[in-house]
Amino acid sequence: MTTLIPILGDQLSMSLSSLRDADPATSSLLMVEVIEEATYVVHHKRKIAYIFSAMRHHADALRDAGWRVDYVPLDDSNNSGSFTGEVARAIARHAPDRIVVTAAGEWRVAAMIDSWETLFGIPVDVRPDTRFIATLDEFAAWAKGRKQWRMEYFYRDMRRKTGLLMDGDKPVGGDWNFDSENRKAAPRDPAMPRPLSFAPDAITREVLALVADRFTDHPGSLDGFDFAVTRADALAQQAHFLAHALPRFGDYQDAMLSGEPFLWHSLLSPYINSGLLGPLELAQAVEARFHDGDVPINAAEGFIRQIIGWREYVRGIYWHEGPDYATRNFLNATRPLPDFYWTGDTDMHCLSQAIGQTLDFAYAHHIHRLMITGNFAMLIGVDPAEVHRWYLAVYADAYEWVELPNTLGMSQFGDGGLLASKPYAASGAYINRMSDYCGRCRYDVKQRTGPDACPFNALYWDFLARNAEKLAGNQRLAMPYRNWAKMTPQGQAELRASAASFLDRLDGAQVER
Ligand code: FAD
Ligand code: DLZ
Ligand code: SF4
Repeated sequence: MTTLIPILGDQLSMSLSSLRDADPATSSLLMVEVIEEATYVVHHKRKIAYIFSAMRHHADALRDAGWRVDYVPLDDSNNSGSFTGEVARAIARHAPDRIVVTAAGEWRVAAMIDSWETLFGIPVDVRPDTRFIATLDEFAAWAKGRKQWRMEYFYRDMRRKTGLLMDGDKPVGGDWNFDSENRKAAPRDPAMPRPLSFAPDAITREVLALVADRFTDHPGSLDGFDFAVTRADALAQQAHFLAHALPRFGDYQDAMLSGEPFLWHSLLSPYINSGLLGPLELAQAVEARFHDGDVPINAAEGFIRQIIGWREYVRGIYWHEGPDYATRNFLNATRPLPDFYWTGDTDMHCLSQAIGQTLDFAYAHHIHRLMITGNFAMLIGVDPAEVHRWYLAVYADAYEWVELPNTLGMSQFGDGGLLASKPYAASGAYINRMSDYCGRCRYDVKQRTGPDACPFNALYWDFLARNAEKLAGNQRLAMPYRNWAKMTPQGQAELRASAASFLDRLDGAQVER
Protein backbone atom coordinates (compact mmCIF):
# COMPACT_ATOMS: atom_id res chain seq x y z
CA MET A 1 0.00 0.00 0.00
CA THR A 2 1.46 3.39 -0.97
CA THR A 3 0.92 6.36 1.29
CA LEU A 4 1.05 10.13 0.85
CA ILE A 5 1.95 11.94 4.08
CA PRO A 6 1.49 15.73 3.95
CA ILE A 7 3.58 17.52 6.57
CA LEU A 8 2.40 21.04 7.42
CA GLY A 9 4.64 23.98 8.22
CA ASP A 10 4.06 23.62 11.97
CA GLN A 11 4.70 19.87 11.96
CA LEU A 12 8.50 20.00 11.77
CA SER A 13 9.05 17.13 14.21
CA MET A 14 10.56 13.71 13.56
CA SER A 15 8.20 12.01 16.02
CA LEU A 16 4.97 12.90 14.24
CA SER A 17 1.90 10.67 14.61
CA SER A 18 1.60 10.46 10.81
CA LEU A 19 5.11 8.93 10.60
CA ARG A 20 4.64 6.50 13.49
CA ASP A 21 4.18 3.26 11.52
CA ALA A 22 5.05 4.54 8.04
CA ASP A 23 7.32 2.57 5.74
CA PRO A 24 9.93 4.78 4.02
CA ALA A 25 9.92 2.44 1.01
CA THR A 26 6.22 2.97 0.24
CA SER A 27 5.60 6.47 1.61
CA SER A 28 5.99 9.88 -0.01
CA LEU A 29 6.21 12.84 2.34
CA LEU A 30 4.77 16.07 0.93
CA MET A 31 5.84 19.54 2.05
CA VAL A 32 4.56 22.62 0.25
CA GLU A 33 5.14 26.36 0.43
CA VAL A 34 1.79 27.85 -0.55
CA ILE A 35 0.71 31.43 -1.03
CA GLU A 36 -2.63 30.84 0.70
CA GLU A 37 -0.88 30.01 3.99
CA ALA A 38 1.47 32.96 3.64
CA THR A 39 -1.35 35.46 2.99
CA TYR A 40 -4.50 34.40 4.89
CA VAL A 41 -3.30 37.19 7.17
CA VAL A 42 -0.42 39.53 6.30
CA HIS A 43 2.22 37.55 8.19
CA HIS A 44 5.36 39.42 9.27
CA LYS A 45 8.16 38.94 6.72
CA ARG A 46 10.39 37.38 9.40
CA LYS A 47 7.73 34.81 10.26
CA ILE A 48 7.36 33.67 6.63
CA ALA A 49 11.15 33.52 6.23
CA TYR A 50 11.46 31.48 9.43
CA ILE A 51 8.78 28.98 8.41
CA PHE A 52 10.02 28.50 4.83
CA SER A 53 13.64 28.12 5.91
CA ALA A 54 12.79 25.76 8.79
CA MET A 55 10.61 23.72 6.37
CA ARG A 56 13.42 23.47 3.82
CA HIS A 57 15.92 22.41 6.49
CA HIS A 58 13.47 19.91 7.93
CA ALA A 59 12.91 18.38 4.48
CA ASP A 60 16.68 17.80 4.29
CA ALA A 61 16.70 16.27 7.78
CA LEU A 62 13.87 13.91 6.79
CA ARG A 63 15.75 12.90 3.62
CA ASP A 64 18.88 12.26 5.71
CA ALA A 65 16.75 10.01 7.92
CA GLY A 66 15.78 7.93 4.89
CA TRP A 67 12.43 9.44 3.87
CA ARG A 68 11.41 10.35 0.33
CA VAL A 69 10.33 13.98 0.48
CA ASP A 70 8.46 15.73 -2.30
CA TYR A 71 9.06 19.45 -1.61
CA VAL A 72 7.23 22.16 -3.57
CA PRO A 73 8.82 25.60 -3.18
CA LEU A 74 6.76 28.79 -3.48
CA ASP A 75 8.35 29.71 -6.80
CA ASP A 76 7.65 26.36 -8.49
CA SER A 77 5.87 27.51 -11.65
CA ASN A 78 3.16 24.84 -11.24
CA ASN A 79 2.50 25.59 -7.57
CA SER A 80 -1.30 25.86 -7.21
CA GLY A 81 -1.04 28.03 -4.08
CA SER A 82 -3.09 25.94 -1.61
CA PHE A 83 -2.74 22.80 0.50
CA THR A 84 -5.65 21.12 -1.29
CA GLY A 85 -4.33 22.07 -4.73
CA GLU A 86 -0.89 20.70 -3.89
CA VAL A 87 -2.27 17.44 -2.48
CA ALA A 88 -4.24 17.02 -5.73
CA ARG A 89 -1.06 17.48 -7.79
CA ALA A 90 0.89 15.12 -5.51
CA ILE A 91 -1.81 12.43 -5.91
CA ALA A 92 -1.34 12.72 -9.69
CA ARG A 93 2.44 12.30 -9.27
CA HIS A 94 2.47 9.44 -6.73
CA ALA A 95 -0.92 7.66 -7.14
CA PRO A 96 -1.12 6.83 -3.41
CA ASP A 97 -3.64 4.32 -2.00
CA ARG A 98 -4.25 6.51 1.04
CA ILE A 99 -3.32 9.74 2.82
CA VAL A 100 -2.09 9.81 6.41
CA VAL A 101 -1.81 13.20 8.09
CA THR A 102 -1.33 14.56 11.60
CA ALA A 103 -4.30 16.77 12.50
CA ALA A 104 -3.92 20.45 11.64
CA GLY A 105 -3.46 23.00 14.40
CA GLU A 106 -6.45 25.12 13.44
CA TRP A 107 -10.08 24.89 12.32
CA ARG A 108 -9.44 26.48 8.92
CA VAL A 109 -6.93 23.85 7.80
CA ALA A 110 -8.75 21.01 9.59
CA ALA A 111 -11.78 21.79 7.39
CA MET A 112 -9.60 21.54 4.25
CA ILE A 113 -8.28 18.16 5.34
CA ASP A 114 -11.80 16.95 6.12
CA SER A 115 -12.76 17.58 2.48
CA TRP A 116 -9.96 15.44 0.99
CA GLU A 117 -11.53 11.98 1.27
CA THR A 118 -14.58 12.98 -0.78
CA LEU A 119 -12.58 15.19 -3.11
CA PHE A 120 -9.86 12.64 -3.94
CA GLY A 121 -11.73 9.35 -3.42
CA ILE A 122 -9.04 7.71 -1.27
CA PRO A 123 -9.03 7.07 2.50
CA VAL A 124 -7.65 9.87 4.66
CA ASP A 125 -6.38 8.87 8.12
CA VAL A 126 -6.23 12.02 10.29
CA ARG A 127 -4.25 11.27 13.45
CA PRO A 128 -4.22 13.26 16.70
CA ASP A 129 -1.26 15.55 17.22
CA THR A 130 0.60 13.71 19.98
CA ARG A 131 3.12 16.50 20.58
CA PHE A 132 0.88 18.05 23.23
CA ILE A 133 0.72 16.94 26.87
CA ALA A 134 -3.07 16.85 27.22
CA THR A 135 -5.20 15.13 24.61
CA LEU A 136 -8.27 17.05 23.43
CA ASP A 137 -10.46 14.38 25.05
CA GLU A 138 -8.67 14.91 28.36
CA PHE A 139 -9.34 18.64 28.16
CA ALA A 140 -13.00 18.06 27.31
CA ALA A 141 -13.34 15.65 30.26
CA TRP A 142 -11.68 18.19 32.57
CA ALA A 143 -13.95 21.02 31.34
CA LYS A 144 -17.18 19.03 31.47
CA GLY A 145 -19.50 19.92 34.30
CA ARG A 146 -17.24 22.65 35.73
CA LYS A 147 -19.04 25.92 36.35
CA GLN A 148 -15.85 27.91 36.07
CA TRP A 149 -12.70 27.00 34.20
CA ARG A 150 -9.44 28.21 35.66
CA MET A 151 -6.01 27.49 34.28
CA GLU A 152 -4.61 26.89 37.78
CA TYR A 153 -6.66 23.72 38.35
CA PHE A 154 -5.98 22.37 34.87
CA TYR A 155 -2.28 23.08 35.42
CA ARG A 156 -2.25 21.07 38.65
CA ASP A 157 -3.65 18.10 36.72
CA MET A 158 -0.85 18.50 34.17
CA ARG A 159 1.71 18.54 36.98
CA ARG A 160 0.20 15.31 38.30
CA LYS A 161 0.07 13.77 34.81
CA THR A 162 3.69 14.58 33.95
CA GLY A 163 5.10 14.25 37.48
CA LEU A 164 6.96 17.54 36.87
CA LEU A 165 8.00 19.28 40.11
CA MET A 166 6.06 16.72 42.13
CA ASP A 167 7.03 15.06 45.36
CA GLY A 168 4.60 12.14 45.40
CA ASP A 169 1.20 13.82 45.21
CA LYS A 170 2.51 17.13 46.65
CA PRO A 171 4.03 20.01 44.72
CA VAL A 172 7.77 20.45 45.21
CA GLY A 173 8.46 23.57 47.31
CA GLY A 174 5.14 23.32 49.12
CA ASP A 175 3.12 25.50 46.70
CA TRP A 176 1.70 24.87 43.25
CA ASN A 177 2.34 28.40 42.05
CA PHE A 178 5.04 30.98 42.80
CA ASP A 179 3.58 33.73 40.62
CA SER A 180 3.67 36.28 43.43
CA GLU A 181 7.49 36.04 43.32
CA ASN A 182 7.54 36.77 39.58
CA ARG A 183 6.74 40.46 39.49
CA LYS A 184 9.97 42.34 40.04
CA ALA A 185 10.97 45.37 37.97
CA ALA A 186 14.18 44.62 36.03
CA PRO A 187 17.49 46.39 36.63
CA ARG A 188 19.48 47.61 33.61
CA ASP A 189 21.96 44.79 34.27
CA PRO A 190 25.10 44.73 32.09
CA ALA A 191 25.20 40.95 32.63
CA MET A 192 21.73 40.55 31.11
CA PRO A 193 21.80 37.48 28.85
CA ARG A 194 21.72 37.99 25.07
CA PRO A 195 19.98 35.40 22.88
CA LEU A 196 22.11 33.42 20.45
CA SER A 197 22.28 34.74 16.91
CA PHE A 198 22.33 32.28 13.99
CA ALA A 199 23.94 33.54 10.78
CA PRO A 200 21.81 32.70 7.72
CA ASP A 201 23.19 29.79 5.66
CA ALA A 202 22.72 29.42 1.88
CA ILE A 203 19.17 28.01 2.26
CA THR A 204 18.09 30.83 4.55
CA ARG A 205 19.69 33.46 2.31
CA GLU A 206 17.71 32.13 -0.65
CA VAL A 207 14.49 32.24 1.40
CA LEU A 208 15.24 35.79 2.58
CA ALA A 209 15.62 36.91 -1.04
CA LEU A 210 12.34 35.19 -1.96
CA VAL A 211 10.44 36.79 0.92
CA ALA A 212 11.92 40.23 0.26
CA ASP A 213 10.81 39.91 -3.37
CA ARG A 214 7.34 38.38 -2.95
CA PHE A 215 6.02 39.90 0.29
CA THR A 216 6.87 43.57 -0.04
CA ASP A 217 3.50 44.69 1.32
CA HIS A 218 3.75 42.52 4.46
CA PRO A 219 4.73 44.15 7.76
CA GLY A 220 8.05 43.92 9.52
CA SER A 221 11.72 43.83 8.76
CA LEU A 222 14.07 41.06 7.58
CA ASP A 223 17.17 43.02 8.63
CA GLY A 224 19.54 40.99 10.76
CA PHE A 225 17.41 37.83 10.51
CA ASP A 226 19.07 35.41 12.93
CA PHE A 227 16.47 32.80 13.91
CA ALA A 228 17.45 29.18 14.46
CA VAL A 229 16.04 27.20 11.51
CA THR A 230 17.13 23.67 12.45
CA ARG A 231 16.43 21.52 15.49
CA ALA A 232 20.15 21.54 16.34
CA ASP A 233 20.22 25.35 16.45
CA ALA A 234 16.90 25.54 18.32
CA LEU A 235 18.38 23.13 20.89
CA ALA A 236 21.41 25.41 21.15
CA GLN A 237 19.11 28.37 21.96
CA GLN A 238 17.29 26.16 24.49
CA ALA A 239 20.58 25.23 26.20
CA HIS A 240 21.68 28.87 26.16
CA PHE A 241 18.41 29.93 27.80
CA LEU A 242 18.62 27.22 30.46
CA ALA A 243 22.18 28.19 31.36
CA HIS A 244 21.99 31.98 31.23
CA ALA A 245 18.44 33.34 31.43
CA LEU A 246 16.31 30.79 33.26
CA PRO A 247 17.75 31.50 36.73
CA ARG A 248 16.28 35.05 36.67
CA PHE A 249 13.31 34.26 34.39
CA GLY A 250 10.96 34.05 37.36
CA ASP A 251 12.03 37.33 38.93
CA TYR A 252 11.76 39.44 35.77
CA GLN A 253 9.05 37.63 33.82
CA ASP A 254 6.73 40.66 33.84
CA ALA A 255 9.37 43.41 33.56
CA MET A 256 9.92 45.77 30.60
CA LEU A 257 12.90 48.00 29.72
CA SER A 258 13.38 50.50 26.89
CA GLY A 259 15.51 49.08 24.08
CA GLU A 260 15.61 45.60 25.67
CA PRO A 261 13.02 43.42 23.98
CA PHE A 262 14.21 40.04 25.25
CA LEU A 263 15.32 40.40 28.91
CA TRP A 264 15.35 36.97 30.61
CA HIS A 265 12.81 35.35 28.26
CA SER A 266 13.49 32.17 26.33
CA LEU A 267 12.52 33.17 22.75
CA LEU A 268 11.67 29.53 22.19
CA SER A 269 7.97 29.81 21.22
CA PRO A 270 8.46 29.79 17.40
CA TYR A 271 10.54 26.63 17.72
CA ILE A 272 8.11 24.86 20.05
CA ASN A 273 5.06 25.81 17.99
CA SER A 274 6.53 24.74 14.66
CA GLY A 275 7.81 21.46 16.11
CA LEU A 276 11.59 21.88 16.25
CA LEU A 277 11.46 21.62 20.05
CA GLY A 278 9.21 19.44 22.20
CA PRO A 279 7.30 21.05 25.09
CA LEU A 280 7.72 18.07 27.41
CA GLU A 281 11.45 17.65 26.75
CA LEU A 282 11.89 21.38 27.43
CA ALA A 283 9.89 21.27 30.67
CA GLN A 284 11.89 18.22 31.80
CA ALA A 285 15.16 20.02 31.03
CA VAL A 286 13.98 22.95 33.19
CA GLU A 287 13.08 20.59 36.03
CA ALA A 288 16.54 18.97 35.79
CA ARG A 289 18.19 22.40 36.22
CA PHE A 290 16.10 22.94 39.33
CA HIS A 291 17.05 19.55 40.81
CA ASP A 292 20.71 20.28 40.02
CA GLY A 293 20.37 23.40 42.17
CA ASP A 294 21.04 25.77 39.25
CA VAL A 295 17.72 27.62 39.26
CA PRO A 296 15.31 28.69 42.01
CA ILE A 297 11.82 27.28 42.34
CA ASN A 298 10.09 30.52 41.21
CA ALA A 299 11.95 30.33 37.88
CA ALA A 300 11.49 26.61 37.29
CA GLU A 301 7.84 26.54 38.36
CA GLY A 302 7.07 29.80 36.52
CA PHE A 303 8.48 28.50 33.26
CA ILE A 304 6.98 25.02 33.52
CA ARG A 305 3.57 26.61 34.26
CA GLN A 306 3.73 28.52 30.96
CA ILE A 307 4.51 25.37 29.00
CA ILE A 308 2.36 22.65 30.58
CA GLY A 309 -0.24 25.04 32.00
CA TRP A 310 -1.03 28.03 29.80
CA ARG A 311 0.07 26.57 26.48
CA GLU A 312 -1.98 23.41 26.91
CA TYR A 313 -4.92 25.25 28.44
CA VAL A 314 -5.34 27.72 25.56
CA ARG A 315 -5.15 24.87 23.06
CA GLY A 316 -7.85 23.00 24.95
CA ILE A 317 -10.11 26.07 24.92
CA TYR A 318 -9.50 26.70 21.21
CA TRP A 319 -10.67 23.23 20.18
CA HIS A 320 -13.37 22.98 22.83
CA GLU A 321 -15.05 26.23 21.81
CA GLY A 322 -15.17 25.72 18.04
CA PRO A 323 -14.60 28.04 15.09
CA ASP A 324 -17.17 30.59 16.26
CA TYR A 325 -14.88 31.55 19.18
CA ALA A 326 -13.16 33.92 16.74
CA THR A 327 -16.36 35.95 16.34
CA ARG A 328 -17.08 36.58 20.03
CA ASN A 329 -17.24 40.18 21.16
CA PHE A 330 -18.58 40.31 24.73
CA LEU A 331 -17.93 44.04 25.14
CA ASN A 332 -19.33 44.92 21.69
CA ALA A 333 -16.13 46.74 20.79
CA THR A 334 -16.14 48.19 17.27
CA ARG A 335 -13.27 50.68 16.89
CA PRO A 336 -10.74 49.92 14.11
CA LEU A 337 -7.18 49.06 15.12
CA PRO A 338 -5.14 52.30 15.16
CA ASP A 339 -2.87 52.63 12.13
CA PHE A 340 0.17 53.02 14.37
CA TYR A 341 -0.02 49.32 15.25
CA TRP A 342 1.48 48.77 11.77
CA THR A 343 4.18 51.45 12.08
CA GLY A 344 4.98 52.01 15.76
CA ASP A 345 4.60 55.72 15.05
CA THR A 346 3.06 57.05 18.28
CA ASP A 347 4.24 59.41 21.00
CA MET A 348 3.18 56.94 23.72
CA HIS A 349 6.59 55.49 24.53
CA CYS A 350 5.35 52.14 25.88
CA LEU A 351 3.38 51.47 22.70
CA SER A 352 6.12 52.64 20.35
CA GLN A 353 8.58 50.31 22.16
CA ALA A 354 6.26 47.27 22.12
CA ILE A 355 5.18 47.77 18.51
CA GLY A 356 8.63 48.82 17.28
CA GLN A 357 10.29 45.67 18.55
CA THR A 358 7.41 43.59 17.19
CA LEU A 359 7.99 45.00 13.70
CA ASP A 360 11.77 44.60 14.04
CA PHE A 361 11.88 41.08 15.51
CA ALA A 362 8.39 39.51 15.16
CA TYR A 363 8.72 39.21 18.94
CA ALA A 364 7.37 40.76 22.11
CA HIS A 365 7.14 39.06 25.44
CA HIS A 366 3.94 38.24 27.24
CA ILE A 367 3.54 41.48 29.19
CA HIS A 368 4.09 43.68 26.11
CA ARG A 369 1.37 41.68 24.36
CA LEU A 370 -1.03 41.61 27.31
CA MET A 371 -0.50 44.86 29.20
CA ILE A 372 0.73 47.29 26.50
CA THR A 373 -0.72 46.55 23.05
CA GLY A 374 -3.56 44.31 24.29
CA ASN A 375 -4.52 46.55 27.21
CA PHE A 376 -4.54 49.70 25.04
CA ALA A 377 -6.68 48.04 22.32
CA MET A 378 -9.20 46.89 24.93
CA LEU A 379 -9.30 50.25 26.73
CA ILE A 380 -10.10 52.11 23.51
CA GLY A 381 -12.61 49.44 22.42
CA VAL A 382 -11.03 47.92 19.29
CA ASP A 383 -13.03 45.15 17.60
CA PRO A 384 -11.41 41.94 18.97
CA ALA A 385 -11.46 40.35 15.50
CA GLU A 386 -9.13 43.13 14.27
CA VAL A 387 -6.88 42.74 17.28
CA HIS A 388 -6.79 38.97 16.64
CA ARG A 389 -5.74 39.43 13.00
CA TRP A 390 -2.92 41.77 14.05
CA TYR A 391 -1.44 39.36 16.61
CA LEU A 392 -1.79 36.43 14.22
CA ALA A 393 0.13 38.38 11.59
CA VAL A 394 2.96 40.01 13.50
CA TYR A 395 4.41 37.33 15.80
CA ALA A 396 6.70 34.55 14.59
CA ASP A 397 5.09 32.15 17.08
CA ALA A 398 1.49 32.92 16.11
CA TYR A 399 -0.78 30.07 15.04
CA GLU A 400 -4.48 30.46 15.59
CA TRP A 401 -4.84 27.70 18.24
CA VAL A 402 -2.51 29.55 20.61
CA GLU A 403 -2.91 33.15 19.49
CA LEU A 404 -6.72 33.41 19.42
CA PRO A 405 -7.52 32.40 23.03
CA ASN A 406 -4.64 34.55 24.27
CA THR A 407 -5.79 37.56 22.26
CA LEU A 408 -9.54 37.39 22.14
CA GLY A 409 -9.97 35.65 25.49
CA MET A 410 -7.16 36.72 27.76
CA SER A 411 -6.28 40.15 26.41
CA GLN A 412 -9.62 41.49 25.07
CA PHE A 413 -12.13 39.75 27.36
CA GLY A 414 -14.03 39.00 24.15
CA ASP A 415 -15.26 35.65 25.50
CA GLY A 416 -16.79 37.31 28.56
CA GLY A 417 -14.51 35.60 31.07
CA LEU A 418 -14.15 32.03 29.88
CA LEU A 419 -10.37 32.30 29.91
CA ALA A 420 -9.65 35.19 32.28
CA SER A 421 -11.47 35.88 35.52
CA LYS A 422 -11.34 39.64 34.86
CA PRO A 423 -10.28 41.94 32.04
CA TYR A 424 -6.54 42.69 32.03
CA ALA A 425 -7.20 46.45 32.08
CA ALA A 426 -4.61 48.73 33.65
CA SER A 427 -3.81 52.41 33.92
CA GLY A 428 -0.37 53.99 33.48
CA ALA A 429 0.54 53.16 37.10
CA TYR A 430 0.95 49.46 36.28
CA ILE A 431 3.15 50.21 33.26
CA ASN A 432 5.22 52.62 35.34
CA ARG A 433 5.72 49.98 38.06
CA MET A 434 6.83 47.26 35.65
CA SER A 435 9.00 49.29 33.25
CA ASP A 436 11.24 52.32 32.75
CA TYR A 437 9.03 53.57 29.91
CA CYS A 438 7.21 56.42 31.63
CA GLY A 439 10.38 58.30 32.51
CA ARG A 440 11.15 58.48 28.77
CA CYS A 441 7.66 59.42 27.62
CA ARG A 442 6.32 62.81 26.63
CA TYR A 443 3.25 62.12 28.82
CA ASP A 444 3.13 62.37 32.61
CA VAL A 445 2.04 59.09 34.13
CA LYS A 446 0.96 60.81 37.35
CA GLN A 447 -1.55 63.14 35.64
CA ARG A 448 -5.03 61.86 34.95
CA THR A 449 -6.49 64.58 32.73
CA GLY A 450 -5.20 67.34 30.46
CA PRO A 451 -2.98 67.42 27.38
CA ASP A 452 0.10 66.03 29.14
CA ALA A 453 -1.66 63.29 31.12
CA CYS A 454 -0.81 59.67 30.36
CA PRO A 455 -3.66 58.57 28.03
CA PHE A 456 -3.92 55.17 29.75
CA ASN A 457 -5.23 56.85 32.91
CA ALA A 458 -8.42 58.46 31.60
CA LEU A 459 -8.91 55.57 29.16
CA TYR A 460 -8.84 53.10 32.05
CA TRP A 461 -11.63 54.85 33.94
CA ASP A 462 -13.58 55.46 30.75
CA PHE A 463 -13.35 51.73 29.97
CA LEU A 464 -14.77 50.81 33.38
CA ALA A 465 -17.53 53.42 33.18
CA ARG A 466 -18.46 52.52 29.60
CA ASN A 467 -18.70 48.81 30.39
CA ALA A 468 -20.17 49.05 33.90
CA GLU A 469 -23.31 47.19 32.97
CA LYS A 470 -21.27 44.14 31.95
CA LEU A 471 -18.37 44.35 34.38
CA ALA A 472 -19.46 45.98 37.64
CA GLY A 473 -20.73 42.66 38.98
CA ASN A 474 -17.30 41.05 38.59
CA GLN A 475 -15.97 40.43 42.12
CA ARG A 476 -12.39 41.02 41.01
CA LEU A 477 -13.31 44.52 39.82
CA ALA A 478 -15.14 45.46 43.01
CA MET A 479 -12.33 47.70 44.25
CA PRO A 480 -11.89 49.83 41.08
CA TYR A 481 -15.66 50.24 40.76
CA ARG A 482 -15.79 51.35 44.43
CA ASN A 483 -13.04 53.88 43.71
CA TRP A 484 -14.95 55.13 40.66
CA ALA A 485 -18.10 55.53 42.75
CA LYS A 486 -16.18 57.55 45.34
CA MET A 487 -15.15 60.16 42.74
CA THR A 488 -17.17 63.34 42.46
CA PRO A 489 -19.47 63.64 39.42
CA GLN A 490 -17.17 66.43 38.20
CA GLY A 491 -14.08 64.22 38.58
CA GLN A 492 -15.79 61.44 36.69
CA ALA A 493 -16.92 63.84 33.96
CA GLU A 494 -13.39 65.24 33.55
CA LEU A 495 -11.91 61.76 33.12
CA ARG A 496 -14.53 60.80 30.57
CA ALA A 497 -14.10 64.08 28.67
CA SER A 498 -10.33 63.57 28.62
CA ALA A 499 -10.76 60.06 27.23
CA ALA A 500 -13.28 61.28 24.65
CA SER A 501 -10.98 64.00 23.40
CA PHE A 502 -8.07 61.52 23.13
CA LEU A 503 -10.28 59.10 21.18
CA ASP A 504 -11.47 61.92 18.87
CA ARG A 505 -7.86 62.78 18.06
CA LEU A 506 -7.06 59.10 17.51
CA ASP A 507 -10.02 58.61 15.18
CA GLY A 508 -9.14 61.83 13.31
CA ALA A 509 -5.61 60.54 12.67
CA GLN A 510 -6.93 57.25 11.27
CA VAL A 511 -6.57 56.88 7.49
CA GLU A 512 -9.88 56.08 5.72
CA ARG A 513 -9.98 52.44 4.63
P1 FAD B 1 8.77 32.88 27.62
O1 FAD B 1 8.37 34.09 28.35
O2 FAD B 1 10.21 32.50 27.65
O3 FAD B 1 7.82 31.71 28.04
C1 FAD B 1 8.14 30.34 27.84
C2 FAD B 1 7.19 29.63 26.96
O4 FAD B 1 5.94 29.45 27.59
C3 FAD B 1 6.88 30.29 25.64
O5 FAD B 1 7.88 30.03 24.69
C4 FAD B 1 5.55 29.66 25.27
O6 FAD B 1 5.74 28.44 24.60
C5 FAD B 1 4.92 29.37 26.62
N1 FAD B 1 3.90 30.36 26.97
C6 FAD B 1 4.03 31.40 27.81
N2 FAD B 1 2.85 32.02 27.97
C7 FAD B 1 1.97 31.40 27.17
C8 FAD B 1 0.60 31.58 26.88
N3 FAD B 1 -0.13 32.55 27.46
N4 FAD B 1 0.03 30.77 25.98
C9 FAD B 1 0.72 29.79 25.39
N5 FAD B 1 2.02 29.56 25.63
C10 FAD B 1 2.64 30.34 26.52
N6 FAD B 1 2.23 32.57 22.47
C11 FAD B 1 2.45 31.86 21.36
O7 FAD B 1 3.22 30.89 21.39
N7 FAD B 1 1.86 32.20 20.17
C12 FAD B 1 1.02 33.26 20.07
O8 FAD B 1 0.50 33.54 19.00
C13 FAD B 1 0.76 34.02 21.23
N8 FAD B 1 -0.06 35.09 21.19
C14 FAD B 1 -0.29 35.83 22.32
C15 FAD B 1 -1.15 36.91 22.25
C16 FAD B 1 -1.42 37.66 23.38
C17 FAD B 1 -2.37 38.81 23.32
C18 FAD B 1 -0.81 37.31 24.60
C19 FAD B 1 -1.10 38.09 25.83
C20 FAD B 1 0.06 36.25 24.67
C21 FAD B 1 0.33 35.48 23.55
N9 FAD B 1 1.20 34.38 23.58
C22 FAD B 1 1.41 33.64 22.45
C23 FAD B 1 1.82 33.95 24.85
C24 FAD B 1 3.23 34.57 25.13
O9 FAD B 1 3.17 35.95 24.97
C25 FAD B 1 4.30 33.96 24.23
O10 FAD B 1 4.25 32.56 24.29
C26 FAD B 1 5.69 34.40 24.68
O11 FAD B 1 5.76 35.79 24.72
C27 FAD B 1 6.74 33.85 23.73
O12 FAD B 1 8.00 34.36 24.04
P2 FAD B 1 9.10 33.45 24.77
O13 FAD B 1 9.29 32.20 23.99
O14 FAD B 1 10.28 34.30 25.02
O15 FAD B 1 8.34 33.09 26.08
C1 DLZ C 1 2.19 29.97 8.69
C2 DLZ C 1 2.57 29.20 7.47
C3 DLZ C 1 3.05 29.87 6.35
C4 DLZ C 1 3.32 31.33 6.36
N1 DLZ C 1 3.33 29.21 5.22
C5 DLZ C 1 3.16 27.88 5.18
C6 DLZ C 1 3.41 27.14 3.98
O1 DLZ C 1 3.73 27.69 2.94
N2 DLZ C 1 3.28 25.81 4.03
C7 DLZ C 1 2.89 25.15 5.14
O2 DLZ C 1 2.81 23.92 5.13
N3 DLZ C 1 2.60 25.82 6.26
C8 DLZ C 1 2.74 27.16 6.30
N4 DLZ C 1 2.44 27.84 7.43
C9 DLZ C 1 1.95 27.09 8.59
C10 DLZ C 1 0.51 26.65 8.37
O3 DLZ C 1 -0.31 27.81 8.23
C11 DLZ C 1 0.05 25.78 9.53
O4 DLZ C 1 0.71 24.56 9.43
C12 DLZ C 1 -1.43 25.59 9.47
O5 DLZ C 1 -2.00 26.78 9.92
C13 DLZ C 1 -1.94 24.44 10.29
O6 DLZ C 1 -2.01 24.80 11.63
FE1 SF4 D 1 2.85 54.66 28.35
FE2 SF4 D 1 1.60 56.52 29.81
FE3 SF4 D 1 3.94 55.61 30.61
FE4 SF4 D 1 3.76 57.17 28.44
S1 SF4 D 1 3.30 57.76 30.54
S2 SF4 D 1 4.98 55.29 28.65
S3 SF4 D 1 1.81 56.50 27.57
S4 SF4 D 1 2.07 54.43 30.43
